[in-house]
Amino acid sequence: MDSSGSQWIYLVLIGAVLAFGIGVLWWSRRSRTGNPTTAARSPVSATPVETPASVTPETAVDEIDPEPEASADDGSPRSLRDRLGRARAAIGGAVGSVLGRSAIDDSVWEELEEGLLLADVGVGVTDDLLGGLRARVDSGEITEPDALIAALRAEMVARLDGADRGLSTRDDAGPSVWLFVGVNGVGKTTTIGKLASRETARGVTALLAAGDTFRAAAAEQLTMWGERSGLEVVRGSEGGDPSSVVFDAVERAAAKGVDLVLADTAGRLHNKSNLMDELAKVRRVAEKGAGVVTETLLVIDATTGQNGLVQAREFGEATAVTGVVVTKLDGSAKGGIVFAVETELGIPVKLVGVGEGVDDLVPFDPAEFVDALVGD
Ligand SMILES: Nc1nc2c(ncn2[C@@H]2O[C@H](COP(=O)(O)OP(=O)(O)OP(=O)(O)O)[C@@H](O)[C@H]2O)c(=O)[nH]1
Ligand SMILES: [Mg+2]
Repeated sequence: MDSSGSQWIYLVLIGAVLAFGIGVLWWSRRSRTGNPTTAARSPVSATPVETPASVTPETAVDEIDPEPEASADDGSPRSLRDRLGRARAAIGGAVGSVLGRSAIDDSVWEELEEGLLLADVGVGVTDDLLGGLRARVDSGEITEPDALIAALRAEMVARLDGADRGLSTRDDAGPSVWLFVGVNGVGKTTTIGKLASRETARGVTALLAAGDTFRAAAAEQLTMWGERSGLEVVRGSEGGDPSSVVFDAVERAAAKGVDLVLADTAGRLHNKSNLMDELAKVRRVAEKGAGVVTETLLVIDATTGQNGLVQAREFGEATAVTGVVVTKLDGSAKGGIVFAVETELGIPVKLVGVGEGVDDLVPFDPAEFVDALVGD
């Protein structure tokens, strides 16, 4: 074969390789955009509480592992530290890197700031925390990276210390009511189910009020949880008045001598002001008869990050929120929302949800939480 013939063969070969490469690239891009799981992982809308209905359960559970593990390999229950693996990835990563440094330089501050913001601690708290630490470094009180991290840890715990995190019930006779509020999909009904089991195990007598009359399935879901703990569930008709369901439940509890009514509410109605008005009414009517509302617990989904803060403000305006339950901390990289809620709104976080199972609800412990978030 002459030299021009072999040049042609080379050209054809190069052309074929190029065409193959472009084809592979095109195919991989196509399958990536067409993947339904990736498409579903769109970031949570920046303003979901404008209309609570826009926080769909799909986005709310966005970051959750499909099959959360209930126990470690050796069968023991997984610790909070294990379950907060994702949240730790943000702050713990920065902390690990800072601990590996020989001095506190500018990049140390940058890394800590980035880690805290990634965990959704919030700009205000982050500036405040790091500002205080900077002053201590500038004054010569802190000179080494490990002392800096120890101080950061202590400051974070101090910010959460001292709040009353107990769940109140009344001292006198008559039913106490714990009302659960929050946008749809955050975990209200699941939290009631978990608490129903916990309180029953402690010997408290309880019954459940299916105050979410917006969807028929809501009462079904609550009934399943009630059956699990052997508790009566007071229900109304779909689309019925949530206040009258809660009122009936309180009267039933009073008649039976039951201590506690756990009242579910809808996470969405036709529009936001409906929801807030309805909640205020439920709160009032719950106390019209023999009951006293001793807790109004706002449930926030940790995976929605700083949106939780907006929700807390809005619900706080409609009804006096006495505590926050932060759910889905097991699958969230944004556990820092706890700081924003507590320090900016002064509402104590009382419980955290770390899974979908009945035992996956734990009292909030600041030191344990900071350890889990910051790492060793
Ligand atoms: N991984 C994880 N999932 C949770 C947790 N809490 C609730 N979930 C899940 O979140 C989803 C929504 O929970 P629900 O209890 O139905 O939420 P809700 O606030 O009652 O929702 P609406 O009734 O629509 O207002 C369910 O699939 C729960 O299993 C948690 O702490 N961790
Ligand atoms: Mg519900």
